[in-house]
Amino acid sequence: MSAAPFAISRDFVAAHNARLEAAIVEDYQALSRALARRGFEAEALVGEIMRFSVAIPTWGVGTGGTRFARFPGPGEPRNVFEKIEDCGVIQQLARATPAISPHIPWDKTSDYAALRETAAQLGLGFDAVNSNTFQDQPGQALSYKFGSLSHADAAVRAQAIAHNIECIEIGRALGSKALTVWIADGSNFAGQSNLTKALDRYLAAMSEVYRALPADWRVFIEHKLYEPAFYSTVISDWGTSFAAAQELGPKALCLVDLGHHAPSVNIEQIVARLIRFKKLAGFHFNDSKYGDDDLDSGSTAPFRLFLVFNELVDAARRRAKGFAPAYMIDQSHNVTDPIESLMQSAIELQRAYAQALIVDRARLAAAQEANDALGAHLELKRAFTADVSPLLAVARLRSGGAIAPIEAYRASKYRAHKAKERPPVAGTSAGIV
Ligand code: LRH
Ligand code: MN
Repeated sequence: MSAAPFAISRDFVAAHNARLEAAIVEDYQALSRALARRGFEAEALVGEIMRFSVAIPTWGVGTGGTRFARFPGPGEPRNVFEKIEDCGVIQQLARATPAISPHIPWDKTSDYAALRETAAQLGLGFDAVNSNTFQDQPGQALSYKFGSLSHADAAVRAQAIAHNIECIEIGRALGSKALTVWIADGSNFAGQSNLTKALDRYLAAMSEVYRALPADWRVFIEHKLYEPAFYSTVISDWGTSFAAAQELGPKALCLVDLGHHAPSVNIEQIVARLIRFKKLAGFHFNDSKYGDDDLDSGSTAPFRLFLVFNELVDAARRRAKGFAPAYMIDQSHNVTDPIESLMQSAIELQRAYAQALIVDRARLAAAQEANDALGAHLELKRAFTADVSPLLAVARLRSGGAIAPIEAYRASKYRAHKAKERPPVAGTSAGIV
């Protein structure tokens, strides 16, 4: 009878916290006094931070790679149940990721009720299901080489529609309420594709997927500037995504993957626009410097991430109509332990949110109305430069998590235990490639 898989115990986390609590409480009290002078109540902020949540991508707990190579680490998850086990550790220690975003067929299994139950026992639910018509699966009848929902061949489009409808059925079994549709469809040569017909075929196909949505479901359209197509992409920008969502209906919304824009694009303004037009689905959070780098959230451009959350908190504070964004991470961890990267990324998203909570919106509005450019800018910088770490740590402590998740994780030797329990299985990859 094989031994029970290793798990990090509550006692281990409690002992870890006992060593660090006094220092964190001291820092928290000092920050609380400073925030009170600025009109903010730390206890209320901790409450809001404890309610913040972002979903983990199942494809993020395996080591990712690029077209050049993938360098898998020890103890990689070999199937969806082991992916869920690792998602459980991220939630156990960082306490900001109570949901998982699955990807089909990467997470296909024979018993979705068992998968749902396993996740529930780890305090995890399921957020949007991601379909995949950007790869050909073994035994697949028709290839997606030249597209899927916009393919010139109606039979290929029908195959892609059927796949998306199957994802909805799987999502229903998992308790999900949304389908994310990103398609790689596009072209590499001018003239290769009729740009208008391709979009029309996509819209007609998506309307069949839309019709299959249960009444309380939403479909998230994910735009992307380029890659894998390098001349044209059918759903290349927020404008096309928005127009498509308008045409499809109220259940169709626009998902913003932060890495899917040209380097200099003002993403926070796109977010503000989609909120204004009640079409913001939510996010695939990550960071990037050049292309769709899928780097850890907040690791390259934390000010840009803060500016996105500034728009989100502003919308929440003014109770913007139809504002119910889904927060999800979409990253590729090529050189780090994916569990560490996902915990730290969730913390950096919480940090950007907490900083946006301490923007003095009355002073900001007054400076904006007075065309006091620098004054207004400094209201944002004042919030962005505040070290809110004690708020985040107290929120984790009160949610039953670890004060210092990475430190606790490393001390637990979880990865070393999994390396023993999970001898690699050839041909399985839990990451993007
Ligand atoms: C496309 C994308 C999409 C996923 C995939 C893993 O670049 O962002 O969201 O399906 O990555
Ligand atoms: Mn994405």
